[in-house]
This record gives sequence, C-alpha cells and structure tokens, in this order.
Amino acid sequence: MSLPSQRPILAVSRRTRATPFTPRVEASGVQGYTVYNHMLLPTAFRSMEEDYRHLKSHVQVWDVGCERQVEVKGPDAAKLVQMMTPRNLSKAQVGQCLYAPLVDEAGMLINDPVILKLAEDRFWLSIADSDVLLWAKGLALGYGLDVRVSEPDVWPLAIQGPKAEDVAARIFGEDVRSIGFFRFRTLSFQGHPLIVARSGWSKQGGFEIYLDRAELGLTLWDACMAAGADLEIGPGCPNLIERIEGGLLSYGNDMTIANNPLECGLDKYCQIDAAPTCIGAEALRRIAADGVARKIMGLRIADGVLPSCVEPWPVLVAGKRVGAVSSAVYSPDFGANLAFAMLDRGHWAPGGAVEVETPAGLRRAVISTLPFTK
Ligand code: THG
Repeated sequence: MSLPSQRPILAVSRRTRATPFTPRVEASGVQGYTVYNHMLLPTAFRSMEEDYRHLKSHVQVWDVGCERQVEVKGPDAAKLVQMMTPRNLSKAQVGQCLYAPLVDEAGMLINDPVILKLAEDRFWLSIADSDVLLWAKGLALGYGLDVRVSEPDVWPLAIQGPKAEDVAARIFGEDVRSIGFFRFRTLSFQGHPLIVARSGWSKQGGFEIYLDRAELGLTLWDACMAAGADLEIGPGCPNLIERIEGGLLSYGNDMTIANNPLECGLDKYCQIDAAPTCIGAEALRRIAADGVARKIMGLRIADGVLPSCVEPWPVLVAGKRVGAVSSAVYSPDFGANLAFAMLDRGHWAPGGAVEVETPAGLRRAVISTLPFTK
C-alpha cells in the first residue's frame, strides 16, 4: 500500500467534467488540475518553470476545453449580448473575436469572455470561470427576449508559442497564416469544419481550435503533436509566470464580482456612451465620473522566492493597509518577483514604494504599470 500523498488531492468525478482531450493530457503526465467552469484545467506538465521556458521557446498544445461557450442565438441575440457588456459591439463583424467584460446592473464584473461573432444573430461567449449561462438565461427570460441561450458541446484546444503558426499551417493549410489577431475562420480538419481563431491566453501568439465533435478530440490532439514533432512541440497549459509577465488577469483570482472593469484596467474595453443599453452603463458612468477608488497595478517584490498567493497578501504603506496582492510569481526572464495588486487611490503611482505581507515575511516592493516591461 502506498502512503497517502502529502498534498491535497482533487477528487475527479462527473461534476469535474473531463474533455475530449483528457486521455491525452493524462498520458502526457499532467501534474495537477484546477477546476474551471466545473471542468478540469491542467496546471502543469513538467514544472511551472520548465513549462514557461518551453512555451516561450517552442510550441505547446493546451486543453482549454474549460473555456465554455455560452451560445446566444436568435433575433434578439445582438441585443442581449450588448446588454451584458459595456464594450461597443455595434461595429463588430462576423469573424471577429472581442475580449469584453460582462457586468451586472451595478457595473460589477460577471465575467471577461472572448466574444465570437459567428453570425449577425449568433454569438459565442467564450467564458472565464463563472456561470454566465444562468445569468444570460435569466436576462433573456426576464426581458422577454427572442433568443436561445445554451452551452453547446464545444471544447477549445489551443496551440500557443512562437512556432504555433507553423504547426497550425501544417494541420489546416497555409490559409491560417492570414488569419488576423482576434479573427477566426472556419477551416477543414479531416473533412470536418472547425472554427480556428488567432487568440489564446498567452502573449506568445497562437491559435484556438473550437472542437465541436468529441469523437475528433484525440485525433486533433495527435495531429497537433505529429505536426510539431520536429519543432519540440509538447503539452502545456496557461502558465502563471508567462501570464503575469504579460499582464493577463485571471477572473476569480485578480478580479471578481466585487470589482468593476474600470478599476481592473479594462477601461479600454468599456465604451459606456456608445453602449448605453448595457445593463451596467449607468453605474459605470457614475463610477467613471467619481473616479475609481482603487486600481490593479503591477508590483516588483524584493528578495528571494515567494510561495504562491492563495489568500490575498496585504499591501502596506507605513504599516497601513492600502491594497492587496492577488497573484505573484518569480519571473526568470525579469529576474524579479512580479505581482498584481489592487491598490487604493492615492497609493497607485508607478515607482511608489510599498511593503507586502507575504507568508514568507514582510517584503519591500515597487509599483509598476502593466504589462510589465523589462
Ligand atoms: N480564450 C478563449 N476563451 C477564454 C480565454 C481565452 N475565456 C476565458 C479567458 N481566456 C478570458 N480572458 C482573456 C483575457 C485576455 C485575452 C483573452 C482572454 C487576450 N487579450 C489580448 C491581450 O491582452 O493582448 C487583447 C485582446 C483585445 O485587444 O481584444 O488575449 O484565452 N477562447
């Protein structure tokens, strides 16, 4: 009999839904999972540092089947989606992906999906980790909208890294090279049409393939691995170091329903005046007029290795709490501990000195803009 593991174990069941790629993820030696949209999301394959180095040098295949699609379809589809986001969708084109905050009536963040405009009357909200399906169904019902809201069987598979375009071109043909950033096209894979977008949760470039046929999952995974065999392709997943370096915020970690998009640096995705039908437009207009009370900034934290940030770490100035760290990690390429912190008004100026109460002790830190620059 083996000894019980020293670390907590995630019990996998039907509720922690697997994906069509899970058998390959497991055969590739996945080290751990988190749960995202009630689904399994791998967290590491070799180690976070090795995965990071590999992602920035080569190309990886990511099972991001947990990025669920909330489909909004019907005559009132565009109306409902615009009610949910302060991003102006009036000029959005079919074939476009749009990163967009979703807010409630108080302007608070419900989610931050990538919206795919599939047709004038059909959208996918490719969601982060919260139950957008229920919110959208409730709004549709309550407002008597002529739409169908569903969660289709679609599982994105991402190809990320500097060699991603070569891998995608070998699978889908040279056509993929002309897909613009945050654009998608329907391309054939073994005679089956699949949506392929130039997007993904890394700054290394790449594609996301929206698989809508579970039976093709293992074939698609294997085709990616075969196409990249001479390019050092390997399994991967969203990487904490790379995403903090790149300033990619994680819903549920760096921002929640207790935050508004303006304080999360998502103001460039809020066109409140051009999106007056957004349910949160009035509230956001008030918040913008008053000025936000706090803001997400970067921090460089001094001295040595840090544990991972699970509970927020207090940020102090002269012993007084002025904010909290939500994510932190040591970046080998920056040679520094990088973190995201929500800082109170009056205390967010870049270059400012603060202290952070980490589980490893009090550390000095300096405020920086996001994304981090070397
Ligand atoms: N891909 C898909 N769905 C997703 C994610 C994804 N759903 C959940 C989560 N990730 C949503 N969050 C983000 C955050 C940032 C970006 C994508 C998804 C992103 N931003 C670009 C950047 O920062 O460079 C800018 C995008 C823009 O300007 O419109 O890529 O990864 N399918």
